Amino acid sequence: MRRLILIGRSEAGKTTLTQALRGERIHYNKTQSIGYGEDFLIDTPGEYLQTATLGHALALYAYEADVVGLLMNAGEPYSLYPPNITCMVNREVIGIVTQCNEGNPDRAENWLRLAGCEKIFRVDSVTGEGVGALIDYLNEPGHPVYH
Ligand SMILES: Nc1nc2c(ncn2[C@@H]2O[C@H](COP(=O)(O)OP(=O)(O)OP(=O)(O)O)[C@@H](O)[C@H]2O)c(=O)[nH]1
Ligand SMILES: [Mg+2]
Repeated sequence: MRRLILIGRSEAGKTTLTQALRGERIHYNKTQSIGYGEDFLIDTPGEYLQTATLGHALALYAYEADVVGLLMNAGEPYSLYPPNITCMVNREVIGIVTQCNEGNPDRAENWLRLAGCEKIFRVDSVTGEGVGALIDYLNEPGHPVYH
């Protein structure tokens, strides 16, 4: 299974998505540091994206992953991702719209496409909607594996 790093501002839903992908009970757990375990997920604190000097850590850890996931909660009022930021890594970069049944998922998807994501997943980590499609994608054969 390819390893996915989750990037997004605080409250984007990264940790909740890790719980849904792992089949764990959904519970709030603020991320304080990079969550680098032995499995297929790398969780990151939202502050690393929101603070320019900490952004380097995301760039570094992206190279420990096979796929980079840029998350955006459908309710987010603006995007932190510069246009075409995906060209900064030589990994596949996917967009993930979380909490997709609320807010404005189309707008979130457009922002992720503007950032350069060509493949977008819409998920609701609480109901589990769309989570299976993401797991299938990570299991898909024929993609480069670096780790
Ligand atoms: N209904 C619903 N709620 C969600 C979803 N994703 C996240 N939430 C809620 O949003 C809140 C924040 O989610 P987290 O997963 O902790 O966000 P995070 O991106 O890990 O935030 P940091 O750890 O601060 O970077 C929690 O209360 C979640 O229950 C989703 O897909 N659907
Ligand atoms: Mg978190």
